[in-house]
Amino acid sequence: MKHFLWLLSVLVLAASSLRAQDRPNVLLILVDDLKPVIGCYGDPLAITPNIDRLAARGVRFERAYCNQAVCAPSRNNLLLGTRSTSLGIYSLGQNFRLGAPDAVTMPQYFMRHNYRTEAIGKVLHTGHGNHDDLASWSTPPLHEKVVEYLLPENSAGGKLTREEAFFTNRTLDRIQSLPRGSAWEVADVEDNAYADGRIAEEAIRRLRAAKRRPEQPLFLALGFVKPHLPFTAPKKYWDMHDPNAFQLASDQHHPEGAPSYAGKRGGEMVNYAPLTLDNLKGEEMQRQLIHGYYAAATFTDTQIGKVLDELDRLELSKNTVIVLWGDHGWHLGDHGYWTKHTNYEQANRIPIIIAAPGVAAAGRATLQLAETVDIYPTLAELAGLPTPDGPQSIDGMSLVPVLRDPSRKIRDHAYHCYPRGDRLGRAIRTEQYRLVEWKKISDPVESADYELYDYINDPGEKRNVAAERPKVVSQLASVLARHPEAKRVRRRRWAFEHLGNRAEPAQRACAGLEACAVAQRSAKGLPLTRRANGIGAANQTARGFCRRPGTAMPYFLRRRRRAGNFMPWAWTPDTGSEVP
Ligand SMILES: [Ca+2]
Repeated sequence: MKHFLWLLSVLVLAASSLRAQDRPNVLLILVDDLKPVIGCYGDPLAITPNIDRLAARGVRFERAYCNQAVCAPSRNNLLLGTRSTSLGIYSLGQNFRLGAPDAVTMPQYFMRHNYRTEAIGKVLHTGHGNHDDLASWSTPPLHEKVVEYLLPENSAGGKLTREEAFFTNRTLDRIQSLPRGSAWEVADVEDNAYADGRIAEEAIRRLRAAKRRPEQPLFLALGFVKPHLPFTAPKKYWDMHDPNAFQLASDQHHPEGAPSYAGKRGGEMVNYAPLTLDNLKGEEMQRQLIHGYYAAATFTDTQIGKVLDELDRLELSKNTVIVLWGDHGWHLGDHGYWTKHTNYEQANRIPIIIAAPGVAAAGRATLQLAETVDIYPTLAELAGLPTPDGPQSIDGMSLVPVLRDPSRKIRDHAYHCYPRGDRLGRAIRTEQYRLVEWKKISDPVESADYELYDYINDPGEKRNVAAERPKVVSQLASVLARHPEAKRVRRRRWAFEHLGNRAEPAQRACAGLEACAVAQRSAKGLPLTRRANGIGAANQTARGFCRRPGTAMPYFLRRRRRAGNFMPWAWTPDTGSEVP
């Protein structure tokens, strides 16, 4: 009997390891701030031959949308399969575990099913007081620089610049006193002089290592950092594009009849030199920025090509599912806006390409609406894993039926949101319309302002027609009402939930810190509306608190101090002012 049981257990183990061996590798390619400025999406000026050849192997989603048009929340949406409105986290500085402490992230889920999970570059958002998630990765994630200058003249003589400080969690208490770095850099250097070149080289090393480890499938997340600002790409990529070929945005006005707060001015863009609200209106400046965006996209595309080549050379392509995803879109001057942070089309439409050997129809495009949160259940199904069930809310649906048949319909709208001031704009995008409902969370719908755009008759969303089309508004509002009301996680509760059984000392610390931070700002007569200043006050107060003799420093502060990040928590006033 003993021998029989032993034999049985050996057979079960052999069977399960065989299953693991048979599972496909997953290569998840995240590209920071990449809108569909891509050849295969029909942009004649884009030079992206490598993404184009990836699309030729898989299905390209023409109507894909992020769930919130800013880095950290969008990456939360991807890795949790959870919309921001289910998580209650809407800003860069709040870690997703503050909203869902026990969440099982997509890589965590794959790890539980015997995958080795690795992250290189910008996968989860770090910076702005936020940090990575060690529980998600089999080996510590390898971070890279998002903001990086090689020529000292672009960083005030080689100084720490504002955005560089944000992305590295350094001197967050005095961001505004730092110099602005340049919005672009044209240096005649090799690819690996910048982060994306190094990310590709490291990915190649990891793929070679995976080839030597056939008993364990790999989940590799590659976070390329361009075309995020600053547009720092080697000169040869700038030279591939003719700046005079670019068309400036034909309509540079806020949509007619839209609430004034729904648009944007300045923000992230003017944190870079030499940009100002005034010179951003100039034709030469706009042309330079568009040129930079396209050059940076070509640079990243070339790095993606190196990884795809290695995958082919190692003969891993036939058993690797590849997803290419942009974390949100980008306003390139349309509506007079730049960067992201809105509920409009250009900030929310993203590229999603999925190549799944033996499943996805090769080289096809689909008009099926898709969302970022769909990728988690899609990849789980493609890997033959059980449907993920949380404990966080899994808001996405598997796109596998669409991969098999790109004409399949599985949903009639995509959903996204963006906060502005004390309001949250929740939006649905159907084939024809976008409805945005703006109100305070938990307020009655009667208090909402609506925006309605008809993309068949007004593809540039120039006019809000909500007032003229009450029946359409009412019909789409009833669709929106089927989604649960948005969550808002209170700051103190974040700390309690996040810290679990350490809540008791942390509770006292946070309550004290928060009160002190607010009092400190008030005493100085400073407004509590700038996030960076809020962080500064909280940070300084934390330092003071922990220097107090006899005060036990809470565990999370000690841990962060050791890590060189002394942020007690991400202190975000509820003003919803744009975070860069
Ligand atoms: Ca981004």
